[in-house]
Amino acid sequence: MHDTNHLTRAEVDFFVENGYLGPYAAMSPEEMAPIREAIDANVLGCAGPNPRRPMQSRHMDNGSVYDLAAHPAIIKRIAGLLGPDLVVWTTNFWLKEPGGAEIPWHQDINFWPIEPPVNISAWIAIDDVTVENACLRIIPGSHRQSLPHGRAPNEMAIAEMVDPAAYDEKRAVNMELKPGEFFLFSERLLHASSKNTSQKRRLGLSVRVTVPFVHIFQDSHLHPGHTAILASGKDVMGFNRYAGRP
Ligand SMILES: O=C(O)CCC(=O)C(=O)O
Repeated sequence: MHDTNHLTRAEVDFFVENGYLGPYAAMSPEEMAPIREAIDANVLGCAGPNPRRPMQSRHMDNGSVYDLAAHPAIIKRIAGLLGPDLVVWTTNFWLKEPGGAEIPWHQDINFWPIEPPVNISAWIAIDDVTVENACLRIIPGSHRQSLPHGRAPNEMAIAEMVDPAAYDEKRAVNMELKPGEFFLFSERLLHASSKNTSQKRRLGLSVRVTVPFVHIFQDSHLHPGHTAILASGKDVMGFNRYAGRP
C-alpha cells in the first residue's frame, strides 16, 4: 500500500536543491481548532519547563504539543530525508500578536546547541498564517552556504542576523499556511518574518528533528532537565535523554 507520508524521489531532490519542502497538511483547520484552544488555555501565558523561555520545550509538559511534535505526517516525511531513527530535540512556539516584532533573516544553526549540525525543522501553523499576519519567508537554495551573522537592531525579535548584502530578498518565497499545515526546512535555510502589521495573531510551532548520533547540549545550553522525544526508530548511541508523552 502506498503511504502518502513517505517522500517521492522528486520531493527528496527538491529538498536537496532548495532546502525546504511543502506545505503539507498534518490535519484540517477543523481538527486544529480544539488543539489551538488547548494551547491557548494551557500553554500560552503559563510557565513551562524552561524558566527563561516559556515558549520552548512545551512537548515536555503538554500532551497536545507532544502529539504535534511527534505527528506521523511530519516524522514519516523527515524519515524520507534523515532515515528511520529520529529525535525531536526541541520545540518552540512563535507567537506574533498584532504589532509583533520582525524576525530578521537568519540561519538557525548559527544559534543552536547541537553537534554535528544535522536538523530538519517543521514549522506548523496553529493559526491561519498569511502575508498579512507575517508568515515565514524563506530563500530557496540558501542552505548550501553558511553565512556569518552580526548584531540585529534592538527592535527585532532575535539578536543576530545575516548581512543583507549576502542574499537577494527578491528571491524570497512566502510560506502561507492554513491551520494544521506545515513545511520542512534545513538548519541552514535563510528565513525571516516581518512585523505583524495586521490585527490578527499569528501562532506557529517549530519542531526540530535530528538523529541519535547528534549530541544535544541539553542541561548546559537548553535547560536543566531537558528531555527530547525519540519520535521514530531506535537510539543505539545513548548520548541524549528522552521522555515519553506527558
Ligand atoms: O515564526 C517565525 O517568525 C520565526 C520562526 C523561526 O525562525 C524558526 O522556526 O526557526
